[in-house]
Amino acid sequence: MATNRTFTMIKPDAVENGHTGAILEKINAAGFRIVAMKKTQMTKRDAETFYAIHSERPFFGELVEFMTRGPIISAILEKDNAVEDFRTLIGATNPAEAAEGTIRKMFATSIGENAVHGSDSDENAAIEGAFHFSGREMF
Ligand code: RTP
Ligand code: MG
Repeated sequence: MATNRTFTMIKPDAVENGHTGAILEKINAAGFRIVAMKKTQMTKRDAETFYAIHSERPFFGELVEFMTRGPIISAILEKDNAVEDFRTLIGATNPAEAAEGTIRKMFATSIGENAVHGSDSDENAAIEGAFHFSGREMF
């Protein structure tokens, strides 16, 4: 198990609903070290680029609208087995199917507005982290 990194966003729904602090506590308690973090708001172009892989999906327009409607917290996190362990911590995409105690079970409202993002591979974690942060913002 190599020490490695993942990328996350606390999405606009969770920020609006005041869950930022509670979500960061769960991330901290699960043993992730914060490499980079900021509050920001994605433009339409940012969201279309970030989620380009989903551009042909029927929910793409809704997803871009949602992700740009308010601020997010973006962060790079470090831990052994970071990508997989973070996906376990956040739970299934649809909160109705997410395990008890997961971030999405606790804080998500729907499959679209599901509180947090987590990278799905080491390769995407690096791409997504670099999309949001410069080298000077990583510690
Ligand atoms: P994420 O990328 O945000 O961590 O979520 P994920 O891997 O669990 O799910 P993914 O399939 O990558 O979908 C990306 C995001 O698109 C929205 N979505 N909406 N309305 C729908 O049926 C639907 N399906 C997906 C969610 O915000 C999902 O997290
Ligand atoms: Mg995904």
